[in-house]
Order: sequence, then structure tokens, then C-alpha cells
Amino acid sequence: MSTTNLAAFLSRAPVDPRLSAIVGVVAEACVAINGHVRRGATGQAMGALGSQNVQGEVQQKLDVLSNDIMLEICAQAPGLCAMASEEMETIHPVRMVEPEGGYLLLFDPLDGSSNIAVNVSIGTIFSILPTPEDAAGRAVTEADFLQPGRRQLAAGYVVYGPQTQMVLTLGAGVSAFTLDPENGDWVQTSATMTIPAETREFAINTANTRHWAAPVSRYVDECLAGVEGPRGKDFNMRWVASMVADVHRVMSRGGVFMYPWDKREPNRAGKLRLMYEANPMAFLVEQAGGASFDGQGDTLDAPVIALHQRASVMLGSSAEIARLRAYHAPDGLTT
Ligand code: P6P
Repeated sequence: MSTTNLAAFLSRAPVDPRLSAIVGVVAEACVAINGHVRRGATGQAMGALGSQNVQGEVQQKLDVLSNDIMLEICAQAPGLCAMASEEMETIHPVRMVEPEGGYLLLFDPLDGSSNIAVNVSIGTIFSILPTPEDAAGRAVTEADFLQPGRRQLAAGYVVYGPQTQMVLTLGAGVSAFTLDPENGDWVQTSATMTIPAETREFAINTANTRHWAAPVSRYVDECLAGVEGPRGKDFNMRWVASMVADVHRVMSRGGVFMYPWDKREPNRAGKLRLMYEANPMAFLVEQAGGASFDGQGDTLDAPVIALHQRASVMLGSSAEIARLRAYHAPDGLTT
């Protein structure tokens, strides 16, 4: 593959240069975040703060620092009108919407932060939406963000693992870029990430087994039954407990990632957040030939009623998601 880099990829992308520029500043912010991640305890960013975020979760110093870095660096992109983050209760306005419209950036600045202290891969997830038609000439409101995932124009993540990689879609396939630690350049290392339709690998937190809905229990039980069971093949299980790491594995070699609804909080759709975790990952997965299902329909079609609403997430290899979808159908448990 001829080596190119993110800057060249974005300059050639058939999209509004203002959209490309937002991806560029996100990449720049992630280089800064990467520096703090890599310094670990030798830097100033480790440890928990005494605070909680809007989700009621203990904030790690790196959560807040990463959020501040994203706000400061991404605001430089001229087409960016407002931002929303897992770490902020409401939106962060940046500028008025131009007559030709603009863009909204949503992100989880540091996903998997409970893994920071144990040196396990973590990541940044981002999603870019258009400003609504009627927003021209005015400031953005929180309601302007409440768009279904199908409206996304770009999405991606950066995984801070053994390598630092960005996986990105602008709506025409999925590309991967690896950060060269020697010169800080994002070198394109894949031009067409695709997810195999079939798999032998699933990812779910099996500590929650007794809380799952019946269709999920059936699916997992059949995987565990292996070659002697109805699937006729053995499966492997993985659970990093860092969505970016688990989804990156699915993007790289196939598989199924599940954080489904469970009985622990029956009125909550799931643990993960729709706008800046499930939707960007679902966009990437669909663009790579996979599928993403929320127990009722496609993740990307889920109605959006709140900025921090949660979602049931089942995504990955298309044949497996089709099976999960069938098991969730009204007669799904008897077929
Ligand atoms: P559990 C990390 O806190 C996160 O939001 C996702 O990155 C990850 O997939 C999930 O929660 C892990 O949750 O309940 O297994 O610790």
C-alpha cells in the first residue's frame, strides 16, 4: 500500500473542507492526549479527582484533562459551531452558525478510564453531525444535537494501545491511521477496513449473565455450547472492558461486541451512551460491512431524546447480528 497520511487523506476527501478540518483538529487533540496517556505516572495526569461527571461516574484526572484538550484544540476549526461531551452536562457553544451551515462535534474524550490505572488500552471516540437546516445565523442549542446516528457525517476513534491508531469514516468506507511516534505523523495503515460476516469470537461482560434478556442469554449459551451445540463450532470470548479496545478488535478481525440492556436497571436502555459511543461505533461498523442492533432496530435509527441517553449495544459481524436480531423477534425464542 502506498504510504500516505491523514493530512493527505483529508485533503483528497470529497467532503466540505471544513468537515475535514474538524477531523484534523480532533487528530491534533488526540496527539496531545496520547502524550499524557503515554507519560502515565511519570506525568501529572494520573489518579482520580474527587468529582463525578454527569453520568455520576468518578472522574479521573485524565478524563477532565482530555476533555479540556478537546475543547481547546477543536474550537480552532472554523466550521465547528458547538461541542458535546460525556464529561459535560450540556453543550459547549463555539461560534454562530454560518449561512451555509456548520458542524457539531460530540465525543467521549477518554473512554475506558477505569483502565488507566492498570495500563490497559483506552481511547477517544468522536462523532460529527451537521447543524440543522434552521440553525443558520443563530447559536446552536442542545436540541440541535438530538439527531439520529444515521445523520452523522463522520465518526471515529483513537485507541491508545500498543500503537496509537485512529479509525475513521467520512461515510465512504473506513480507514485506519497509525501515529508514528518518531515524527507525530498519522500514517495510513489501512484504506478499507472490513468486518468478516462470520466470526468465532464474542465480547460481553459475563458477570452480568443472570441479568440478561432471554435472546441475549440464548445467543451466548449457544456460543458457549460450541461444536456440540447448535452453532456447530467453538467460540472464543474477549472482554477488555474498554469499548474502544473491544470494538477495535471487532473492526480488525470480526466478532461481536455486546453491552445489552439488562434487568439491573430495567428503565435504562443500557450502560453505554448513544450519541458519543454507540452511534459513532455503529457508523464505523456499518461502513465496514458489519451491523449494529439495539434490541429493537438499527442503532443508527434509534430515536434521540436526550444528549446523554443510553443505548443497548450489539454490534459486529453481520451474520451474528442478524442472528441476534432474529432471537429478539416476537417469535425469536421458538425458532
Ligand atoms: P463494565 C468503560 O467504563 C465503558 O464505558 C466501556 O468502555 C466498556 O465497554 C464498559 O464501560 C465496561 O463496562 O461493566 O464491564 O466495567
